[in-house]
Amino acid sequence: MPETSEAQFDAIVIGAGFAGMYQLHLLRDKLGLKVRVLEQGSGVGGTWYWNRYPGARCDTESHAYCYTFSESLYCSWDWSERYPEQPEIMRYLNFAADQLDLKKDIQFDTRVSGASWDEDVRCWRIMTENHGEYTARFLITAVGCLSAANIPNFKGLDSFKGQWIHTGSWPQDGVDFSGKRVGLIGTGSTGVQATPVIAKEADHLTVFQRTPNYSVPARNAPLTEDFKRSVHKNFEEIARNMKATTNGHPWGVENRRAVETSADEQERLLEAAWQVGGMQFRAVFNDIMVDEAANKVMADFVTRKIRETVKDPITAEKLTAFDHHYSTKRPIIDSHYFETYNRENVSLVDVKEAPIEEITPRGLRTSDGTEYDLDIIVFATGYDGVTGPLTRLNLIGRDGLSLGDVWQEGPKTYLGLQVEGFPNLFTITGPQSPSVLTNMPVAIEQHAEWIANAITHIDQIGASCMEPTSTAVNEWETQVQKAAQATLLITAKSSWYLGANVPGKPRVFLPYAGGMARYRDICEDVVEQNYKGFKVA
Ligand code: N01
Repeated sequence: MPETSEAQFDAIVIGAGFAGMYQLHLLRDKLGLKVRVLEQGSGVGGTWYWNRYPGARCDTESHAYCYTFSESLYCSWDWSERYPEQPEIMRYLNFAADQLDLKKDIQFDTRVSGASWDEDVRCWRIMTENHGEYTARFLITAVGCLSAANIPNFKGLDSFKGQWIHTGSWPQDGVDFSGKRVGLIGTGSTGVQATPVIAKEADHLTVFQRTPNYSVPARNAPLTEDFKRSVHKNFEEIARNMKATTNGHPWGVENRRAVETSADEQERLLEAAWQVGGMQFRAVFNDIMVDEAANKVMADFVTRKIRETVKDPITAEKLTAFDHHYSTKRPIIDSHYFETYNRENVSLVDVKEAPIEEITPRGLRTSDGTEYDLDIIVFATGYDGVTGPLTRLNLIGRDGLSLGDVWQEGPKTYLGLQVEGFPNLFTITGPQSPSVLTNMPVAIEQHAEWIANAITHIDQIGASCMEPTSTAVNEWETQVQKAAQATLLITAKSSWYLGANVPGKPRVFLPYAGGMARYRDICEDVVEQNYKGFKVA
């Protein structure tokens, strides 16, 4: 690749995680296009390349956290545990990249610094920090929903004499916690996963919690040979189920309402589901996301379980002072998270009561004047989710409009796939698509396939550009907000689904909450109606 001169491609894909890899395969191997993937990391993996923090593991079961577009690819890989750990996901993605011979068209260590649409020649000009400029008719973002770190602007952070790390850019050679006083800020999925593992290694771990979260035991375990054989044998059924369910998992939600179930039966069903563990716990009843009374059944059960687990009543109280309904923030599953608070070397600090005021050279100080001496501070403080990875790309559309400006009051897209004024830009798992509310590989495959079909259509009719109409964008926004309003998701005011974790971010519900199956039908219907809502010129 030229270092400074322009390089021309049919399509440039940004990011080499699940999404960018599959998009490359489709565009290069099925459509015969000249494609280049630009990837900031030194290897494939996307989110999983960067998230190497202790305990990093997917909470989708491994047999469903993989590509399903190819039976032979699916059946040539064996997962070792119920939930895949980060190193195993990396091995899987490298295996897939090698099987599909993708790496030769991925340019690693290449950070995209901006891209602008050139209306005269109808192409995108893509700038990189260190590898010159590229042009492409199509620009496809495969940057994930959770890749733009949210690092709170704490006073004094620069003065800290120890080491501080955000979990999303974990050092490749790890962090040694032995003999160290560690502070961990944040109790979302990441903090909950990292806490038990760091606690085992550190001298002392202090967890700084602003908002407690519900969590259910994952009950991870090695997979048996029988199970491995059965998922290969039942590939077609598993893949079909993943496409048919609301959440993209191979299991559906029971057709049973909590409010119509007796208290004894509720208890029996929930106890059984608790023992099985995992995300399926949510699937015991079908009314928990729409009916507060039903939701309370779940919330009360989980609260009781946490209080039974955590021995110190003050800590248990803090861990269950929930500010939201069950599962209305991103649901969490854990491996011995609550048990970890029974260890002598772990303490919990409520930073809602007394917020972190300042990072000091020796640690941090909270607003009640308490000083915490720390050697390492782990920021498990999450992400500028869904929109952040895109607005940080410095994308400039027609008439010099920046994406950040167009989305100042929240994202405006059509189907989460395209933005008006940004022709031929496609956003895999973009805002206002199901994305983070589903099993991601399912959402990714659906988007990558839709985009490949749209590009085929553009070429077949001899057009050069595609972008949505403003009517379609406005109508989609109404549908997205309506779908969220129909659920209790909208009531979780501190959720990153609403952008609440990033100061100054507009409070708008970011993903489409109408379910993956319905969304797939909508996208297919748009195609059947000759790409209704898109201008193909
Ligand atoms: O981030 P989060 P995450 N002072 O935003 C706290 C996916 N994921 O990295 O809730 C003090 O959920 C913040 O507090 P609050 C998954 O989709 C998946 O954990 O805003 N605290 C919160 O506790 C997940 O949802 C997997 O009040 C501050 C925490 O930091 C998403 O990634 C594993 C603070 C951030 O929680 C993000 O998860 C890991 C401040 N100034 C992640 N600012 C699996 O598949 C923020 N916080 C298993």
